[in-house]
Amino acid sequence: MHLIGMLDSPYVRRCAISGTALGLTFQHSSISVFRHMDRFGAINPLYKAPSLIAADGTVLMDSALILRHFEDVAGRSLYPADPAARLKDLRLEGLGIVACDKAVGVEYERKRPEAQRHAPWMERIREQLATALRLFEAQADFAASRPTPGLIAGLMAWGFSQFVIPEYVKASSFPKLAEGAAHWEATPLFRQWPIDRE
Ligand SMILES: N[C@@H](CCC(=O)N[C@@H](CS)C(=O)NCC(=O)O)C(=O)O
Repeated sequence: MHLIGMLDSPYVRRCAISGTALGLTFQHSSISVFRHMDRFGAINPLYKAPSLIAADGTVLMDSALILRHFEDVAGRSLYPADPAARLKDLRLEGLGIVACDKAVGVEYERKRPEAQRHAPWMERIREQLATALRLFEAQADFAASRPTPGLIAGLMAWGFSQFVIPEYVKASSFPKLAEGAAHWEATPLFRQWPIDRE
């Protein structure tokens, strides 16, 4: 298997971390959907990161679907086995994914020329991002013994926000999340897949 995409993408990074947590071996290529369009387009003409070239050559996209395939290949899951705990983690994962989507949305909105920005939309997605992170912070168990999909998703959103849009997401407003993220980012699993800061 071959994972394609830059590790500054929270979606690519969540696949890399989850795949490794599942014990899988896979190649990874840091190819940008913006800066390396020729190379990316040759793999996936839809330019979506992450993309995964599966063992039989099938090209998958969307982190949730790639993670589903990873679980199939690994023959196990990162979700808690207990149904109530699993439900809680699915809820957490939703919060994390919305936070990723809104953080990436803020970054894309910010890239527009000034005249093409729509202030009410920016206000809306900033508020959605802050709310998702606030709820994630309140509901995540940062002292968990192993990373679950929900925990990983929220931590990816936080890492991306702190790297790319820190002026929109003040670490001081989320002290528990900042501390929990520092703990997980220091683990060998997360350090194996650092945010691509180039
Ligand atoms: N829901 C998708 C979102 C992936 C996504 O939007 N990735 C960004 C990079 S962070 C991308 O591919 N952007 C280029 C584009 O959408 O054209 C997932 O979970 O994989």
